[in-house]
Amino acid sequence: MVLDDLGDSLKSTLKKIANAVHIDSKLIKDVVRDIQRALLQADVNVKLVLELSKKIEKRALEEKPPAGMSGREHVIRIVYEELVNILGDSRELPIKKQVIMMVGLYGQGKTTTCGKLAAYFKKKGLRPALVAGDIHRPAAYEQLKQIANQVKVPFYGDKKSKDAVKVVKEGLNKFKKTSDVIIVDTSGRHKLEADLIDEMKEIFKATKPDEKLLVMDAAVGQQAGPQAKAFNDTVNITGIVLTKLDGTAKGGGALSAAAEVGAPIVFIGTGEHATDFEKFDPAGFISRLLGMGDIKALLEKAEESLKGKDAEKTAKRIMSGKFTLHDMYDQMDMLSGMGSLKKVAEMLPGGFPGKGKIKDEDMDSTENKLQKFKIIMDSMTNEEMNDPSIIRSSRIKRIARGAGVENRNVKELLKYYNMMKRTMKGLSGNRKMRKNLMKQLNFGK
Ligand SMILES: Nc1nc2c(ncn2[C@@H]2O[C@H](COP(=O)(O)OP(=O)(O)O)[C@@H](O)[C@H]2O)c(=O)[nH]1
Ligand SMILES: [Mg+2]
Repeated sequence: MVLDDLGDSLKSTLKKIANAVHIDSKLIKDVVRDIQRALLQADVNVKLVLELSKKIEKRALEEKPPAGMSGREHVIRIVYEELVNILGDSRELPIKKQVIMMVGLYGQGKTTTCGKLAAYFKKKGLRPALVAGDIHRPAAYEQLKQIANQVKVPFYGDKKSKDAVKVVKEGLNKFKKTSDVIIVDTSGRHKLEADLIDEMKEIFKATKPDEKLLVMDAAVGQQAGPQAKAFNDTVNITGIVLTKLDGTAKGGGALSAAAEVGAPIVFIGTGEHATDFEKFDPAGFISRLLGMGDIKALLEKAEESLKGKDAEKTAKRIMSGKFTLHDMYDQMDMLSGMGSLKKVAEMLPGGFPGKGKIKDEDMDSTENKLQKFKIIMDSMTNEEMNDPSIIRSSRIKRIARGAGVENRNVKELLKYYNMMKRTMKGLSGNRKMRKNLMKQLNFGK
């Protein structure tokens, strides 16, 4: 789906490495040429392609593989790392009160993305609102209003006004007290014209937005770079949203533009609906693009199933005494089958916290509860998942709102987490218990 062609050619290049008898300079040169061709075909900027391929070649020829890593694995890792590097750092929009200004040319997906962002923040428990700053086309007002209705968030606009700055100011005033995340849509043109830049500057001055998001169609091609740069010069872009990644086999132009501006890609759009929206993580994106999972499996001839390995990793981390909500989430996924859930429950001193020894009829309600816990965790931020101790009353309220549950459910989850954490800590100190648990879960069989 996303950048299919590029993914396919890069994957076959990596397979070439994985299947090579010798890793020598001829193979490396071959591989670098393949990568160049693949990237250029996907519209990645020529200069960027040359820089990247030079780096890959130099590192692959000069660096020795670290202990325990084969030459093949090492070269694949270098290709992967350098591709992740051009996408820049990963960044997550903060879950807090803020004003977000959307910019971009006409038809790139700004208005649609306003709705997607509103739905995203709503799910995180904040109260978003949409402001129609695109006053040039009457249809733009209707479109945003309709989107606001769809995702059920308040909307402000003035169909008759000819003054975008005034409308935006009125919108901010209206939502100042009742909303947390005010998302301001702006108008685009077919190309960057002086009056558009002026209007953008005025809105920028009037709103003092915390975030300035550039919305860019992934199919935009080579002209994406100069375009993004012009927007960045005007409002200082804090993040990029790449849209229509569902529809394009290319997308390299937009990726180059992101590299050129140096602003992180924060979200990608993969369809027309409010839910067709994903947080962007460069490492995850490139792994998927390269099919790193397949490549890894190819490299390690070992026949362990991926799920088993994930489970083992999670178990090891848990045993090490570190236990975050991410671990608990993974663990719940791992244990979704009743059988294994029961096994673990029986291993825990006293069964599940708050209950006596687990009975069969209790298992159903436990499964339901875990399901609810997962929904609650989906409304948390990464930061909260990593360090649940920061979750105090205002955050609890926000999370509950996002998950559509009561505050007490969130508190219950935190209580459960704390008990699990204590239990895990106890387990990690008890070697016999640890061995037993590993055996019960059938790891490393
Ligand atoms: N397939 C697909 N279409 C999208 C996506 N984002 C926006 N669109 C469509 O692109 C068109 C232009 O979007 P719009 O939000 O009006 O662009 P704007 O002019 O920048 O506000 C609309 O038909 C949207 O439905 C996306 O991620 N995938
Ligand atoms: Mg629009």
